[in-house]
Amino acid sequence: AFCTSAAVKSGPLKDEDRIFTNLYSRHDWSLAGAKKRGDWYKTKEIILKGPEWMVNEMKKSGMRGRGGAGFPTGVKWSFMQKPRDGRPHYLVVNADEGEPGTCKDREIMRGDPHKLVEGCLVAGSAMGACAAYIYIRGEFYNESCIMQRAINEAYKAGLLGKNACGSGYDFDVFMQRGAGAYICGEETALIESLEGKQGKPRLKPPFPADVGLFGCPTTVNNVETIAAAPTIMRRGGDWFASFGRKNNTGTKLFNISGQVNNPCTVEESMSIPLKELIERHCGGVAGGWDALTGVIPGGSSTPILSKESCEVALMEFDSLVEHKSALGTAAVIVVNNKYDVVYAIARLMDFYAHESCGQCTPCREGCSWMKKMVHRFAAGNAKEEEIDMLWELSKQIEGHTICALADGAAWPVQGLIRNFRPTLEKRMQTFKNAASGRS
Ligand code: L3W
Ligand code: SF4
Repeated sequence: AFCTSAAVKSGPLKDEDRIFTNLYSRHDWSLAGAKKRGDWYKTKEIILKGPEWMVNEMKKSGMRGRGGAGFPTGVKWSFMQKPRDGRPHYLVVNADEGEPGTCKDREIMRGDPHKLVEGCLVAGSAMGACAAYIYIRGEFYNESCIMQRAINEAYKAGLLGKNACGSGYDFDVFMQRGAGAYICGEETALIESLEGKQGKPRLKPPFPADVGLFGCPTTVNNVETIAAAPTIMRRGGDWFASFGRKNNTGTKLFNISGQVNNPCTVEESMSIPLKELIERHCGGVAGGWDALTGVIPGGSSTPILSKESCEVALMEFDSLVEHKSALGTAAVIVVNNKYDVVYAIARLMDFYAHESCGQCTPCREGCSWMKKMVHRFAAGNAKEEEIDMLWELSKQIEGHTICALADGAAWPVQGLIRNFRPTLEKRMQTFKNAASGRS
């Protein structure tokens, strides 16, 4: 039985319940503007409550990592509390937002940079870190300038550095720009890159919590996760947990793109029905709901949903898994009947084949094969039995590599075959008929 919308709070999220109050940069993002919107309020008091309290509050909130994997944030922070051997602790913020369709972290860094800077201090002190490194996608040049200016403002105002906010805690924030590789968004590749090496993922375990940046205990968290932390600490974990459903709590940024009337980025309650999200915030599907073909719900790595699933799926971790997809980065890509869904997946395969780091054979060779096959499928230039061959190939890739990039390439192919097999068969039949001169 699939989830229904019955358990979800109805009606739009109220303005006073939004964490991100400067989407689209309509207001002043500088320190003065950020303070007016409630940032840096009683940060010292939060820090003085201590790591135990902060980690506990984060656990209570039910927050699950907003980068794609959905790992419980409070649990991740608690790994840093294990008794250690004196090595420094680091927080690394993953701002290498490269997942196709995804631009939520960019929006935060453009309009709410102080939420992220304050979040670094709050989260960093919760895990006993001496510094945070924000690893920002190289293409986000303007956003990196805004972030650096916000960091400079915070230092100048005594909010960072020695005795940050007068709390007695010393904390630094550094920025590092990436150089255009999607794989550097994978946490261990990101750490390698920060250390000045090629961005190639490491085998896990050991997890970064044990051996991370410069061989030290490290937590890697997504921008949205860290930027939400100060609000969660101020308003309480229970407040955050009051949105969404069990295991899927909080408010969440959604990017909606593709064939909708009004593509946008919006903060909503977790677990909002997908259909409601599109109807309420995007003015509906271009051409109307009847024109809908399917929806990629959480960035390019998440399998496309069938139209039937789009009717009932909730935008949360659990419901989307029940529909054989995932929340991923919550970047919703809508495909209607004016666009060729097979070609859309073929274009994604171009991306993954290009971005594979090449360490693992199933990924290096497999992504290339999938790309060639799906392009032939899009052209109809394939035999029907190759559909099963492609499925088998994707299964040989999934779960057999060092990192999740290869899984992320295999899943969209599986979604296409699972939900659009008749479309593929018809395409091949049409090509066969045309080749043999039949109409
Ligand atoms: C200590 C343990 N730590 C797990 C930590 C681990 C990591 C986090 C989740 O992939 C997904 C990927 C993309 N002791 C631990 C532990 N951890 N067990 O928990 O780990 P994991 O391996 O489940 O996920 P991941 O490697 O972080 C992320 C998907 O997200 N994705 C998004 C990609 C792109 C972006 C972007 O552009 N911003 O996020 C979309 O679907 O495919 O499956 O921190 O260390 N026992
Ligand atoms: Fe590199 Fe692909 Fe292996 Fe990840 S799965 S380490 S991207 S070859």
